[in-house]
Amino acid sequence: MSLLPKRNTSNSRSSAAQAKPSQDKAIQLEAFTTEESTGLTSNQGVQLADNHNSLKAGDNGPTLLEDFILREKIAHFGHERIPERVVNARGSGAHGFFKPYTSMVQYTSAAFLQDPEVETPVFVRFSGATGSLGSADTVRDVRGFAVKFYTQDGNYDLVGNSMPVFYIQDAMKFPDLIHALKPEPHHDMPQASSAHATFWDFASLIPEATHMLMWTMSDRGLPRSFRMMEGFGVHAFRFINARNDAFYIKFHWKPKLGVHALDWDEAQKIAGREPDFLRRDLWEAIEAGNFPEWELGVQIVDAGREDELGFDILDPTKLIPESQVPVQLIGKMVLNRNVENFFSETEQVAFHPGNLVPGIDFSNDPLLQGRLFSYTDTQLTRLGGPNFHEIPINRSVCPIHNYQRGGLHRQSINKGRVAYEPNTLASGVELRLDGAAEGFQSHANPVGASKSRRRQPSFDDHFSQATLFWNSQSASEKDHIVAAFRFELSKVEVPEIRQRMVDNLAHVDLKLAVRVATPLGINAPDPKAAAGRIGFRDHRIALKVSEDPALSMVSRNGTSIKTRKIAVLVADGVDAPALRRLVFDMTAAGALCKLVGFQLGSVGTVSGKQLVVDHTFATMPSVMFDAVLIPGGQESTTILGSQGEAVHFVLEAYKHGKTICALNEGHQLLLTLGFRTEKNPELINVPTPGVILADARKVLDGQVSQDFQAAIALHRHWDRLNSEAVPA
Ligand code: HDE
Repeated sequence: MSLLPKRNTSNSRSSAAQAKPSQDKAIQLEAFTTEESTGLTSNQGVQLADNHNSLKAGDNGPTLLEDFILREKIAHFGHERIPERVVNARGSGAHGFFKPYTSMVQYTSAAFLQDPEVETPVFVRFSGATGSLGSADTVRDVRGFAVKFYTQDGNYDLVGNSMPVFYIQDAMKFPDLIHALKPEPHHDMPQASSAHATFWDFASLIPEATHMLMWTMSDRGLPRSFRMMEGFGVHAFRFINARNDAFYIKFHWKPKLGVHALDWDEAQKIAGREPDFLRRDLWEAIEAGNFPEWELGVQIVDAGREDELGFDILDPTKLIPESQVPVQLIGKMVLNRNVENFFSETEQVAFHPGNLVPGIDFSNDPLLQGRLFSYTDTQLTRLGGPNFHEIPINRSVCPIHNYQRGGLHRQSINKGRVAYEPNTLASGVELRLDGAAEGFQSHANPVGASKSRRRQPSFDDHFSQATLFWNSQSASEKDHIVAAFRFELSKVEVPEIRQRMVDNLAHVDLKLAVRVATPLGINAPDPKAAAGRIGFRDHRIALKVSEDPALSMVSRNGTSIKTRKIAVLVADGVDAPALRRLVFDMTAAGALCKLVGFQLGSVGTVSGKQLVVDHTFATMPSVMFDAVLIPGGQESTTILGSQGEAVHFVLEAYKHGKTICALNEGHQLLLTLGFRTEKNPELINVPTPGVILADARKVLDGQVSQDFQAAIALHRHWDRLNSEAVPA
């Protein structure tokens, strides 16, 4: 008699098949899930009596080739991997929805942008451009920000990045760029890093990359979280309305939690401590119900007015300054569901900037035009044939009807003898699709010129927007850019490459170039030498703005501390009442407070109670938190101050600009670390930005909570006293 539970023959495939075409992507994704209640079976549906032992000739005998169960299992396992994406290999995905704020009918007929009552399901995949599937999350890089909208008019993919410009102007250079950026081919190093000779060799030879380099060397290259990252469509696209008017647009995603970055030293340490940092952050936030949100913004350029911008809107190394054309926020996206299976969803999702819906069209940006070929082409290899649109994560929610047939891994069972159009045999009605009034219409922009393999002269301004970016940064952001260039170029062993790069930077800003060049053991930057090189273009166009606050992350900080992580450092003898109140207030404001001690279990409080410890110093170093709370208590302060792990924790948090709040005796921990506090007539004092020394008695009146929250909301205090001198 079988010990397996009775088999359930009504599997979820049949129930999904009965479901009406629906917006609920979850129904579609269930279509091929297997039911656990059926017990274990082979892939042919045969029940397995034993999943532990292979079939042998006798108990000690050799394994038999006829063991079809073993062979099936091992063979499937042996083919579990598919080729990783040639770029953007490491990604993290989540489901959610998009809802417009208002009808955009004036500009576009795109169905999902018409009705504020209608939610469109989305799947988003964030990715690092450079690293392999298993690379660390926090490396310096541009991040992919790809959104698939499952609209009633078909799937629309907005395949963007976390930066609004790109390295190159023409698709022809993409393979060269990626070859230069990826690990060097002879020894396959370094992983997920642009800090090596081939990248800078290439980058220094194509000055059009300079604007993008300013972005990647800025803190934008080190996002604190995918949830705190802007997204951009990069290229100009077009909205087309029902009257067939076309408007150039640029897409933006604005995160509700503000835009925040990691510190470079922190990012490198996290890469070792928690290489899945960004992936885990996204997963845990969604699991906890802290659903990340972005607003979709568009910059709309009125038809025919693109020439007034002052630069070529088709050049993907240029952005439209927000102070020149404001971003209109037209809807919001919420990510509220993690994937069920990483491979089936995040790995198999196939984006394509050519997946358009009626109401949206491309532009002639030559980089975008090249992308239109590449994405389907790469999926044919990566996903093994032309039927990847049938994989549940890629299916549209509206019905598909055409006469494409066959191909590797075809899953639809198309009935009947008709596989051509026009026909009358299929339904008895002549089906002719040519000239249909409805459906996708390409905008009829005139094309009619001689073929040309030349770069537009209007693309020849390679520096003015790099200068605009530099001018728009705060002092600490500039410091970080300089430090990043120095770091990367220091890793380049060929002095001529370093020299070429700083010569180029002299065309962005001479002071920047001098600051970068100083520790690199090369000559002073020479703008004339740069200008004499092949490929160099500096046909500056006078920009309409010389600074744009939107380009600095400071203006994007936000005021919320939602989902920020606060470490509460505890040891035996901790004073609990004020700590509890602060934790309560911070939690009410949306932050996550975790008690960090020397071992798991609990610590005793001054009043003899126990507090449960969440993490140890060994497993959750300061780089995993946004802020630190050091409670009062003489004994606990003495213990913390005597242990290197705790001392290091505080020093490191200080060095990384994180907010630190210390109560009563907890101040001593900071004092022993040498922070300046002499001029401290009262206990509540801010000797250096983001360090709060507070009297526990004042916690009850709420002032300390307010100060703590306000300081955490500023994210980091980069202008901190003496932080270079702090050993961490
Ligand atoms: Fe991509 N890009 N790309 N790209 N790209 C791919 O498609 C390509 C570019 C972007 O999460 C590949 O399915 C060319 C710009 C994202 O699955 C590939 C050119 C932008 C993702 C490809 C570009 C992007 C990709 C690799 C220059 C920002 C990840 C695997 C002409 C606007 C999508 C794949 C995901 C992935 C080609 C330039 C964004 C090879 C040829 C510019 C977010 O097809």
